[in-house]
Amino acid sequence: MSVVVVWGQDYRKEVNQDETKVPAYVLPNLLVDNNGQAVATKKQWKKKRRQEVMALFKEYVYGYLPDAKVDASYKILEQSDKALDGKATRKQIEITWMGNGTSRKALLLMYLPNAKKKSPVFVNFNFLGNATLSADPDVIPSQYSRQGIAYQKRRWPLHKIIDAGYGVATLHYYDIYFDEKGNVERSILPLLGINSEADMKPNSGRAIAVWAWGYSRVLDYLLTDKQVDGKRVVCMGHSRLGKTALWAGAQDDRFAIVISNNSGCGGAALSRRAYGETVNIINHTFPWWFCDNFKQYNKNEAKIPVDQHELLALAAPRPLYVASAVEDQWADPKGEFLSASLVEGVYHLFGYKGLKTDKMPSINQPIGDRVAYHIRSGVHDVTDYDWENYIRFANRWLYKK
Ligand code: GTR
Repeated sequence: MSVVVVWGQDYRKEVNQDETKVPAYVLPNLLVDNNGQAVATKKQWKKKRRQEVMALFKEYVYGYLPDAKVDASYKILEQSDKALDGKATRKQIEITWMGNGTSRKALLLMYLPNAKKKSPVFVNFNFLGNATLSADPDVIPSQYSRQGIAYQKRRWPLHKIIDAGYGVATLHYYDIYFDEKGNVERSILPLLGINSEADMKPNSGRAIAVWAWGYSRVLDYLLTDKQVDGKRVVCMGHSRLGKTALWAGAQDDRFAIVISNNSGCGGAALSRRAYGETVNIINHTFPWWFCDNFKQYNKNEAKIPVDQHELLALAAPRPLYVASAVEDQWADPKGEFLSASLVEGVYHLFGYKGLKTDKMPSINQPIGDRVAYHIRSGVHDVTDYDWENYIRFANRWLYKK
């Protein structure tokens, strides 16, 4: 069991990891709109219901960001087609965003397979800095990185990804929002006109909304890069960045596939199950992640106007993959699975199949169709097994005739 001690309070006492103690709950119905009308066609979904659900997530969960104009410039700091034993082109691009009289910089690292003229790309931010992905000595360290070269290499099987014909585009998520309490000032929010905490409203987006903004801005760059197949860009993230990838993918349908790896509470897991990490715990531990309105649902999940299966449904009709790990009970694997199974009805509106079952599969047995799911053995992490399944899924859907 994970132990979280915050402000002198020991959250172990309130963590339930006993399935028999999951409270009875009623989920909002995805296919009934705010006026109680059934949603029976893809047109009704796209024109009305989807927008309602999106607005509820903005107002009560992730928050709004100002729709401000931000200019971007891209400077290639380094490029070589000799990376990864000559199989890949490495590009390191300094992105400068300008708005509201100020600017911010982020350092994008890409590896693209030399075997392809234009490659599909996984956008997946990293936790500890660009240099931590591999032993590649030519990677420029990210500005806020505290860890050394290759430190988190196990999460990035770069040879496997490149050999499969995919590229990766990544940056250290601290470049977009420094993941500690406060830090509005040094995030990208000032570019959008939010200069400090005093400018934040109860429905203002915080770190997750801001990282999701970053995913879309990286996609903006990728669409200018001739070596990238802009119609085949995958939005992927692990854990807090899995929550982020789901929110980015929901808002930006230029992403062709959405992948959630162990995203848990506030990601794929149903909040109303209150299993493992709860809304109360996450809002106390990470008060800078969600909008302040979300905090009114601490220990009050039944009242949240949405639940997380509705976030997954915002990916429809695009291919969606949700993955759990059996020793990651903190993220509530069953809640992640149920959530993925519950979007079936929305995918049906578009003529696609979802998981086709409400029974959780065995460990290491991926299931599904346009929506896929696996629970693998092991802990909270991103493993080769996860990547192999994402690549197989991307091959299936990105190159479907
Ligand atoms: C945990 C947090 C989870 C998840 C995880 C991570 O501490 O409780 O919601 O986001 O961090 O991002 O690794």
